[in-house]
Amino acid sequence: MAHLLVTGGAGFIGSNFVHHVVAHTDHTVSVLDKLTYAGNPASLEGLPGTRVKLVQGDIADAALVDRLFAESDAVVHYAAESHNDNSLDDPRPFLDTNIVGTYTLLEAARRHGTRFHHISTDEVYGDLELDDPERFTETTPYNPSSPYSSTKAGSDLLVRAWVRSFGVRATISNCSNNYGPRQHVEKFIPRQITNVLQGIRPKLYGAGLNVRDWIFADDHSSAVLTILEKGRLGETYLVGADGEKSNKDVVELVLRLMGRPADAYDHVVDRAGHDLRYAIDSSRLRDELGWRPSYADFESGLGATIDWYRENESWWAPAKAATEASYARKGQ
Ligand code: NAD
Ligand code: TDX
Repeated sequence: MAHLLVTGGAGFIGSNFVHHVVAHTDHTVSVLDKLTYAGNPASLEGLPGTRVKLVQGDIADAALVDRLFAESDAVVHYAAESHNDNSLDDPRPFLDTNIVGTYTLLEAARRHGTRFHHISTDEVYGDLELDDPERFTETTPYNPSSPYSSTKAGSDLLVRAWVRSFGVRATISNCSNNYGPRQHVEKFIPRQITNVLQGIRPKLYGAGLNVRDWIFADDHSSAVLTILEKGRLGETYLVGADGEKSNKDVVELVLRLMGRPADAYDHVVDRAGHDLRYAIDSSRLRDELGWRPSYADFESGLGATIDWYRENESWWAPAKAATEASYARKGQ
């Protein structure tokens, strides 16, 4: 049994990881989360208080971070400003949390000698053409497009430098697009599901031909646990479940699964600098560490996600009106 510190554990993927750890291990967990607009303590409801405690605070608060590292065997770092559209409106919080926050954690890992796992994204590699036969691998050059992805790329490079220069015992994973329960309604799939539930037409940026490589959040969690247990220190692992879909196909499937006509959506203003396609080759993780996704069927994963939003309106409704008002101001 170990004690894990999970940063950003009240957010979408971090909270899914905490649920996964409680269900599949006997570890105990401290969550360090600032509870920004994206963090929600309700995402940790139902978990035993003997196993999980929530500490509200900033990963850039060095004194707090130091105290929490002193009592942890390993740290899994999810906390971030995570939404590309927000990073186009106001990049500053992305620098503060993704860069300075990660730096603060790395300095604590260096002082305490703590095992550290850094959560990152495939967006650090930029984008691919729609017909490119190649997918991203661990050796693809970094080429981020947005303020969000450039700060994530910067944080990855800090981790690599702290491994090489100071011997920090770290691993990195870069995952593709996650979907599943407890994702904020600003993101693509929950936005469209909750739009349909509220009688609003789904909104597709531009022509909707952009491709994302979807993975169910619980599969991301099992990959992270596998890397924490068996990953080689200093290594990067790409995480993906061969789930490439165009945005247009995803919207049409959401509509069909919710009993609406497949064309009942609007095209809206495109995202500035919109990455065309992401695609992950996760062979290293599969071949070296034996990881496999369990939720490979996108349609059933999407159906389960729709059911979750249907049944948990009290979780998402408080954020919905303000999120849509903010999109509407931008013509999105
Ligand atoms: P999210 O926005 O849902 O959650 C982020 C959490 O971090 C929130 O609970 C927020 O309160 C917390 N947080 C923000 N700033 C903080 C700070 N300064 N100190 C402490 N806590 C802070 O994000 P998510 O989608 O769950 O993403 C989690 C991680 O996974 C991020 O690092 C993101 O880059 C990465 N990632 C996300 C995806 C995806 O599809 N969403 C894919 C690959 C990688
Ligand atoms: O209303 C929408 N309509 C639309 O067409 C929204 C919100 C998005 N989109 C498009 C933009 C993208 O092509 O859908 C796609 C997915 O958009 P997001 O959910 O904003 O995700 P993305 O920008 O791909 O980034 C996500 O995956 C990688 C996460 O937000 C990041 O944190 C992660 O690093």
